[in-house]
Amino acid sequence: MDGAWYAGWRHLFKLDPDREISDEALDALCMSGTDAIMVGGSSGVTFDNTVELMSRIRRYAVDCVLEVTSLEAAVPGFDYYLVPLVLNADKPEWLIGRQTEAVREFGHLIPWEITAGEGYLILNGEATAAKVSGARTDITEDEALAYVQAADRLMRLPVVYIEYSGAFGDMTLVKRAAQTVSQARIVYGGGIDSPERAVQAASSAHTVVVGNIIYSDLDAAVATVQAVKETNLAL
Ligand code: 1GP
Repeated sequence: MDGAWYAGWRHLFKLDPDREISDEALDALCMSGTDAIMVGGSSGVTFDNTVELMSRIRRYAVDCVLEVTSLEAAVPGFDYYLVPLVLNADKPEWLIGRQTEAVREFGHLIPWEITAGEGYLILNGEATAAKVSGARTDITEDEALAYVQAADRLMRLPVVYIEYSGAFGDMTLVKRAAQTVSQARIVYGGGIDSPERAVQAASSAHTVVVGNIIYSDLDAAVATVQAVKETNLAL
């Protein structure tokens, strides 16, 4: 992963195109020192609301990455693209079906050099992404780590995203995942709503993602940037 475009990322904000954000709030996020703004959501994401959000973020120098979850919302013009493959989905379409369909239809348009696959392990059953993909979230730690190893060593995916969206996850598991990978980057997201939680996550995962708190406590969200930047990964 050395030298790859995602290799240096420690902190990301994730913005949902289906949610309102003011110009002032967007300014605070884009100027915060975060490594990139990720655009993505589990429902209500359209071409129009994705273009609109991208063009607003584009006024800033910060990198902007689209997490592509639907063909309709695959908008050109982002710096980078991450394509989730839901490792623990019980519907195969979310593991590789929809992605294959996208490649069949639009492969000639995909900017491969700025596109990477992202093994997604969804561990909060209440998360919308878990419901949409039918993710098996009632798994043991050993099973979760086996998914991580399969993604890292068998599938050679460059990024494995441990997703607890809406809840703060098991940092022991996240740390063990980061210890076990041979080349993938472990991205953690879910329930980071304070600098303290940001520090815990940043000491366990290569990259941390801050989402929901942006919309309810902007100051706390912005404070996570410095907290992460001052934290070393402690594996
Ligand atoms: C969501 O992992 C991200 O996809 C961030 O989670 O919204 O709970 O911060 P939160």
